[in-house]
Amino acid sequence: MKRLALMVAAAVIVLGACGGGSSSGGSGAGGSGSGGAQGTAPKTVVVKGYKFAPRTLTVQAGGKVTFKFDDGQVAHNAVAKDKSFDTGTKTQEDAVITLDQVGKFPYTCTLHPTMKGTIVVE
Ligand SMILES: [Cu+2]
Repeated sequence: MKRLALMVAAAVIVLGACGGGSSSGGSGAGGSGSGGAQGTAPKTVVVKGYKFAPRTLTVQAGGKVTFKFDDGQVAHNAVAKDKSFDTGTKTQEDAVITLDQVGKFPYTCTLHPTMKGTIVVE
């Protein structure tokens, strides 16, 4: 009886020492906070190779979209079907538009009507 109690006590001490020993080391692997922050991220449509990329872009209402006209010497524009935005015709230039109205806005390059894209404002 007395002996058993001693053994239990010893076991508790050993366990306790063991647990207390690992108090350091909680660092690393914490918060790499990337991937969030949508809506504030810059939104860009690249105009290249007679294409808008990405073809469909979603932005928050009030957000800006930059059209990067980067198709060599070929001039393009981006004009909403409902005329809510119009970048004007550009070559090797950026155009920034602001989208305040929620909705779906298909647009095209009026110089090359096969070029089509859509901006979704939510
Ligand atoms: Cu074009």
